[in-house]
Amino acid sequence: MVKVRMAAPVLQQNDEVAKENRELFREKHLFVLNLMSSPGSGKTSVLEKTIERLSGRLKLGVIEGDIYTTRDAERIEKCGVPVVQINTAGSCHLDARMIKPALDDFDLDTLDILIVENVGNLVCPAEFDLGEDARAAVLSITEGNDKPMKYPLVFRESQVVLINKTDLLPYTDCDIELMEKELKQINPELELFRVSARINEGFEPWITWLEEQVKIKKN
Ligand SMILES: Nc1nc2c(ncn2[C@@H]2O[C@H](COP(=O)(O)OP(=O)(O)O)[C@@H](O)[C@H]2O)c(=O)[nH]1
Ligand SMILES: [Mg+2]
Repeated sequence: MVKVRMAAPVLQQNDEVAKENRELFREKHLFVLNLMSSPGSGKTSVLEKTIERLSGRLKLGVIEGDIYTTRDAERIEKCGVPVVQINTAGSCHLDARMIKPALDDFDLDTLDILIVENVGNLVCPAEFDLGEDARAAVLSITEGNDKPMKYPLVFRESQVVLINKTDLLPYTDCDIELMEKELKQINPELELFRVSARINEGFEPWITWLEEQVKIKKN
């Protein structure tokens, strides 16, 4: 009789490492945010504007998740904050085991907030706990009004949605009120912020939200 050992399901293994990451973040009083969206909605652009505004207010670190290239990490490095790129080499999401070794590259004692830009994908990242404190999704108005209802998990699992590219509203058929209404139907607790990274508009309520989360984590 051949003996078969069942491997622990992937999500169960992930949850164990996520728990270790979360414990470390708790010890360090470090607020960790998982930033998710489909490719091209503007995660890196929103991050650049966020870093600019938090400069001199909070100490920030960034983990960049991409399938290939260091392009986003190069953009973030130019903003003058510590950044580590993770290349998943095919995987469509980050998982807790990828995050854990990357943490060694930061001096966590000096950071107030760590933002993880997940791989651009509206489905898989939401299924993997990284040990983060909160999740924010970026949804751009050019993606179409139907996206929240078609991809509800990421919005159900997030605390915040940044509705980006509002500068393009006059040129699209996006009904932003309907978009917000449907997001609230999916998750009534969501904080919604309308922003445009291009014209640098609408960021203050988001920055206030981040600062509040950091304050809560410090206590
Ligand atoms: N018009 C407009 N374009 C934007 C805005 N934010 C980002 N973009 C553009 O959208 C593209 C994708 O942005 P990026 O930040 O790389 O998205 P990511 O793939 O989600 O990280 C780039 O060409 C950006 O210049 C915005 O608010 N308005
Ligand atoms: Mg990006």
